[in-house]
Amino acid sequence: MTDELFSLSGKRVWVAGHRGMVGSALIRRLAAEDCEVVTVGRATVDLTRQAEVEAWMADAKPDAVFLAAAKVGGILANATYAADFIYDNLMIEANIIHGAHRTGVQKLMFLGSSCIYPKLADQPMREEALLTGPLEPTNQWYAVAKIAGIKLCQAYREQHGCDFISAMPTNLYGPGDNFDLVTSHVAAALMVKIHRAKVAGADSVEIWGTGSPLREFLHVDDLADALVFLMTRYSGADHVNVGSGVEITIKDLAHLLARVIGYDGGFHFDASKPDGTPRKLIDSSRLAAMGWSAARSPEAGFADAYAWYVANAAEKGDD
Ligand code: GFB
Repeated sequence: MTDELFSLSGKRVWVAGHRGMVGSALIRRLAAEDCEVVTVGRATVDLTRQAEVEAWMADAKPDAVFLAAAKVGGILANATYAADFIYDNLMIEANIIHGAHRTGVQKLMFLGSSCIYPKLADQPMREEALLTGPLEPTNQWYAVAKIAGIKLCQAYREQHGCDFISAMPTNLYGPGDNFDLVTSHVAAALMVKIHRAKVAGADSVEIWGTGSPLREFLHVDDLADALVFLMTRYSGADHVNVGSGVEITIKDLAHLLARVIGYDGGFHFDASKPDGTPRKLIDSSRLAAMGWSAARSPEAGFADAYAWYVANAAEKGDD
């Protein structure tokens, strides 16, 4: 395993976006580290406002920052709220990265997404595929903002010597996910739909698109572990992919979730909804070579996520 380069021990660590799925997983993971976790709520600091961010950072003086704050959503939300997805994400990352430079943050990790890669990039997608072709139109606004975040980290490293790094997670799921059927990602949406069908005794569940797109899924607690690993053991201008290496069609994901949930009905497809990019498997061999790999199998990961949904997010009377 790669040696430790940056210790979190005794450090003040700001998790920006601590209420989100990734941020809350980071808070759980950082509980095992000897560091002081710092957070700030939306009512106190609007991360899209530069003056508010810089004033708060100057006062809070974090030593390290996980930049997990972002406007995120599934395929429909991305395509519908184009301006929100590009504006909010550009502002949040520019404010925090510039603020980190101004206030002397020792280490910052920016989080992107596998949708930064070209729609038809060679699979699995290596880090070098960035900016080699046109983006998937349904999430180009979000992708452009996330590419800008990588470039901000590289620019501040080059001009100011800041130790700012970037990690690119694959599609995520797990505790704290968004279970709203309009704005959620596919794993959470299918969990809700299949759960409701089981409770109602329905015999079919709707799947958007053709069911043939391939996606790679990673449990968010595995991601949080990888992020702490990279924060402490990686320093460099290149972004690093974080995936599970396991890909599955949307149709097979539905069948896997049906087994986890105990639903024995069928599925039907709404071809009026977009498929998005046909395949999105990232090559995580750079991270693997450093000594990290995901711990959870898809079955164990989805069972955990479903248990969390039933305990925390399913409507009363549903279960
Ligand atoms: O997870 P998802 O919304 O995002 O959709 P992307 C993945 C695939 O699942 C698409 C299909 O082919 C959807 O059409 N799908 C089937 C569904 N049924 C459903 C459903 O009920 N809800 C949803 N949401 N999808 C996002 C990007 O792309 O991935 C973001 O838009 C980000 O920018 C995120 O990168 C990780 O994988 O297509």
